[in-house]
Amino acid sequence: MPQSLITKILADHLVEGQLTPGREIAIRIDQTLTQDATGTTAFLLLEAMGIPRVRTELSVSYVDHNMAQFGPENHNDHLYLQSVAASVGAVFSRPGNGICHQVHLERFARPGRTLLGADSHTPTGGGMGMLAIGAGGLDVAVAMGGGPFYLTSPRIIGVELRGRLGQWVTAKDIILKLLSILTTRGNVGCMVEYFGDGVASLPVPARATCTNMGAELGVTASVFPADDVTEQFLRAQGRGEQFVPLAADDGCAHDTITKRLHVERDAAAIEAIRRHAADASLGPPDADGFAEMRFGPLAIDLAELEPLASRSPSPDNVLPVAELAGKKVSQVLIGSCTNSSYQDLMRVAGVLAGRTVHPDVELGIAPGSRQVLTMLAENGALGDLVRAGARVLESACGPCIGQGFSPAENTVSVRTFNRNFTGRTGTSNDEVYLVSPEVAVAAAIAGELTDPRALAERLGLDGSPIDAPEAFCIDDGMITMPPPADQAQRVEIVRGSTIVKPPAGDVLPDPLTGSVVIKVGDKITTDHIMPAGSLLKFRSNVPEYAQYVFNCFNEPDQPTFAERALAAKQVGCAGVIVAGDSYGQGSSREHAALCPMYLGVRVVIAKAIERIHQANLVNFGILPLTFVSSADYDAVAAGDEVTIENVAAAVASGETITVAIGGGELTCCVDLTPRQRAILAAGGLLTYTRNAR
Ligand code: MIC
Ligand code: SF4
Repeated sequence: MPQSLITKILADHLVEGQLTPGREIAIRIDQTLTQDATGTTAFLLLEAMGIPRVRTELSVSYVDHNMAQFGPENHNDHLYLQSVAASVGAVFSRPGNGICHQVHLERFARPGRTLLGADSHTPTGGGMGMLAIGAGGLDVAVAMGGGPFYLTSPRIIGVELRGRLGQWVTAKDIILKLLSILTTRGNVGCMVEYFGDGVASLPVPARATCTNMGAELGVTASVFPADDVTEQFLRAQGRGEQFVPLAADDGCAHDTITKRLHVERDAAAIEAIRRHAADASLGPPDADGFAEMRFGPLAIDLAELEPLASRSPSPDNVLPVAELAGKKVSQVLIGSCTNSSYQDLMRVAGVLAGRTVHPDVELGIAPGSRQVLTMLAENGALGDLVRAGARVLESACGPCIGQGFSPAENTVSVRTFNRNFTGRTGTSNDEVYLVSPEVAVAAAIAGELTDPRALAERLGLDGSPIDAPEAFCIDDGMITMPPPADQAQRVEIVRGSTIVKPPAGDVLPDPLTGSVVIKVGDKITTDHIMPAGSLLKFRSNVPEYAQYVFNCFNEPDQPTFAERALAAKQVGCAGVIVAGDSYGQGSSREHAALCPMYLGVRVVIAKAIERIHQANLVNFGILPLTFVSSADYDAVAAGDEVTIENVAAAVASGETITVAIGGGELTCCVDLTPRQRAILAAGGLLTYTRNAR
């Protein structure tokens, strides 16, 4: 039977299970990546598991997130990461070398390989034809130790790209379009596979923009074929010999997808699916207004796309830029792992050359890697950026993770990034638009959102495509290779006082008695649970970082979430979190499970929980449950007492569990794989892995 490309890569790496959608499988991991905000925990856990040496083909530890260095914490992390990488045999990409996903694409990503990364945007590597997946640090640590990665055998959403993009319309507009069709909800357990004649016109970094923001769709991975364009990119990176051609077999049928959508609230998505999918059909609505939508592969005609923007607070809130034209802009930021490639920044430099940034706009530009920055410096484009008044930042995540450049209150910030959750910028009442570099630079010049096609006409700008370089500037001087295994014992691991060993999980009490410490709504991201920004520096210190769990919901002069949860824990009362739909979407940060666990949280009950977060909860011994009906969510209140009998039996094999809550009783689903059940029974992945060794 003709196979999809994803099926082929999965089949090549399958070590357990069968490729039947929805079933648990385990795959061999060839490469891993970690970054400093997740990496310290991942490496501390690797040490705690007693794994002396990484056993993958390649494991790279990047430093790109915590670069502000106010206080000693960040540099302590860098020194720990550099020394532990040398000790366990991981490659170390030094601070200044660039954003993990951009550098990985340039220097390490390989078609047909698997990559597991402790960062939700790891799927960026899919632009190279590899199966790249984001996970919690503990799962990545297990993979570094040579263990397989467990996931649900995916349903594969085929996305056919037809034709060519018009001038000033980009890959960012493709993925924003897809976000408007599939939304950020209901895609758990799926992967996206791009195909069609439109693929050939997209350079590798443009493909990576699409696969990067697959994370916002909530899919496990997104993959492009590996073709001539891929080969040219690899050759230009001096890695031509790593190319292998990869594509789906002719005549391969991608899966039929089923999605539960609300007939009124999701009307726009239903309409968009109908317009773009083969065989779309909507079933009858249930009592809550939800209906099942079934559809085959999606098709996007590239020539029909126009410049798009996604308005905060959610990446799927997509509008045509033309409709927003005239909106005053105060800040423009260009960079992040989504849009900071050489071609992206050459386009920006080309527009800025000989012009000055609008007087009412501050423009920040963070090139994605040292390679990109060096090439801009060498060909003079950097001079164009600086002369135009851009504030050029180091090659790092920077403002994308709230490390500086928080916008003023009630202003508009236009960013080429991938997330626009409330508060992620460090300002809670701003308005953030996610756009392409083309739209961003147009706004920087015009001082307002403008369709770049209209601006180009007005100013006579040249919109012809920026050619992929024949040869990138290759200099791996900031990539440190580990010493050979026999010299590793001589490496001294540097542990500053802010590097604190993370706590391990615990077996669930049975019966479990507790209380609802917080009740939150839909689309709660891991940024809401565990804020980053200026608090990012506490990532290596769980007791300190835990003080800020759900900080955005803390009220002045009221006990914080951390205080309430700890007070309950001290009297033997388990903390329970109640949440709505898509709980834990966004970042892979396992601190969103680890810190609540430290505070005594043992159960999360939600309408739906996102994939990476659900895995993190299990890994740290927290029981994830889902409501059978949304009406049950409405019946629960913060402060309600909770009793759950027969926890161990439900964890072992139950499909449902009875939860006595606030004087009533409700049934919740226990949606766990056999392996997750075993992990929970052991009190978390750390103990489970230690026991298995
Ligand atoms: C993010 O974009 O939110 C991050 C920071 O890169 C995270 C990882 C983290 O929280 O450390 C992610 O996307 O996984
Ligand atoms: Fe860094 Fe932002 Fe990419 Fe996360 S999304 S890896 S913070 S650039």
